[in-house]
Amino acid sequence: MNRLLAVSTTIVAGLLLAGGTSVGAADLQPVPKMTDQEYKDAQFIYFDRCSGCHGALRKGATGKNITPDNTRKKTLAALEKILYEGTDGGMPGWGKDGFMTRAETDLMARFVQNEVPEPPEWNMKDMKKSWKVHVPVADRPTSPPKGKNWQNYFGVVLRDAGKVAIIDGDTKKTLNIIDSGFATHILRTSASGRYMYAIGRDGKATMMDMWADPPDLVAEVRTGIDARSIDTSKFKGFEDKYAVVGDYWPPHYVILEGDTLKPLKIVGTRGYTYDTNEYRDETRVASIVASHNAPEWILTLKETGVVLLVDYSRMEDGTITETKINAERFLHDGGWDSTKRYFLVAANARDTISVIDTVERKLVANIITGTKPHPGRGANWVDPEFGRVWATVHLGEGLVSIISTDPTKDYAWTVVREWELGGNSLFIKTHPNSTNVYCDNTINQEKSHVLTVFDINKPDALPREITFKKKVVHMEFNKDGDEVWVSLWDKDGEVVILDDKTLKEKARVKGLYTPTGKFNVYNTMNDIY
Ligand code: DHE
Repeated sequence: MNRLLAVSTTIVAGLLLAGGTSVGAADLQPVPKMTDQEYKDAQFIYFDRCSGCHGALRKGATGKNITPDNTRKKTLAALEKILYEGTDGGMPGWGKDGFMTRAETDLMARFVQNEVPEPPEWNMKDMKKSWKVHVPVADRPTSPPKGKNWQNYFGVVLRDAGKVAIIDGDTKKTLNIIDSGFATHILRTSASGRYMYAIGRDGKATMMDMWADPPDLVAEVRTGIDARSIDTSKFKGFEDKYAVVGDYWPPHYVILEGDTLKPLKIVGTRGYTYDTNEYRDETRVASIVASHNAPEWILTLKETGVVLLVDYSRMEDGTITETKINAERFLHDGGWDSTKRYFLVAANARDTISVIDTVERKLVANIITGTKPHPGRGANWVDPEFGRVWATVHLGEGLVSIISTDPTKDYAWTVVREWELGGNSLFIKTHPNSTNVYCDNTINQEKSHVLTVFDINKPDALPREITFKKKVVHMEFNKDGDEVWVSLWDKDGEVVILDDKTLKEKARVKGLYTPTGKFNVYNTMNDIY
């Protein structure tokens, strides 16, 4: 099966039930037959393509509820058509786009009319069994590699290879390609930057030592069945001490020893929606950020719309303290404002950005922006008229929403400016040393190959556009903030490095298998974006 672009399309998966022929509610279609092997194959495809948006239990989040009581209201032919061709509402055409054969769309149509399989739990015993320390702490270097500007290394996710490429930002040479989890998702660093952590969609966390020459894998552990986020303890006195993984399934987070990934504590997240108090047995952990102001992580619970402040200062005796803040549904990705006091997170089903004050420990605002905000971690800059701002792009429309983050202003926590982007986008990025704001258009059929560049100092001017030969996704700056790195997402993928001032190409790293997210050590340890 063609895996290319698999997950970009799952981002907009949804609306499976839109369009097509319906039957009366009382008149449910019979459950179609499947062999054991077909059911097993369909489970794998569902995990790879569908569960990120529709959920393991199919109860919906970014995508619709597709439990059999809903799917059996449609004929098999109608479901198969939607799976093959997609819908205008954002459901990808899996068949049309070359990711599923006719036989596979037929298989998946039957699968979603069958009962939902209960995914297995994953407990401490399972985690301990999967835990491996490849290089014991005592055998690791005690100082950084001589003559290497290691804080300017980049980790590049090679999504479909399940690997991470470590590239030297000075020489542009690939130093190592390191195994990580299935369909590796994101990378984060420890507070010191020495360790880089990866999380795979199979819940496997891996850690790489940037002081090793070349950087290499030092430990791994499987924290669950399905995961998307990982971060580390960054508060003074706790640097490099802990890591935390947020799992989609089982719905829990896991606290790990920072230098070995030894699993220390599992905390379940199943609970009640913040507004209607309905129980959600699939309460997935979406984004995580590490506070610099307190010994805390900020975790977002997708289905319940709750933001958790998790205090890890008493982890020595196994105690954690949670503060639960009502925000909005369904929480997804987000990042800090430039002061790192306020956390802004997308509640994409409600077209909202929720703002959390991590000092006063409360919700500051729910701001309506546009259709399905998707900031990544967002971008911070100083607007010539409005001062400090943070911005998001959107999955559902080509729009950049710019929000004032200066609490001293009357217009704080409102959208002060909007830019037309043209394409539905995934990520936005700038750097304190840059006057450019870069946006991809990855999930727009016409503009997916285009990188759009706005000028902070000319906010009313039309943006510049740079067109590539392949789909563009995710941008990251180098340590000095004078180069921007862009992924061309393809089996024969590349990272293109542009000079931030001239927008001219400086270099290209070729031969990368499906490169997606990129993380500069210095910018990631300091949360610069
Ligand atoms: Fe992501 C961030 C979830 C698909 C690349 N993505 C996030 C975060 C979440 C999330 C919860 C925030 C993590 C954090 O900050 O702690 N992503 C999901 C999904 O559920 C989804 C929609 C569907 C799926 O099945 O996984 C999904 N994501 C994708 C992709 O298809 C992308 C484009 C390519 C890939 O490699 O997987 C992708 N997501 C990313 C990246 C970030 C991210 C690069 C981090 C951005 C940053 O700058 O921090």
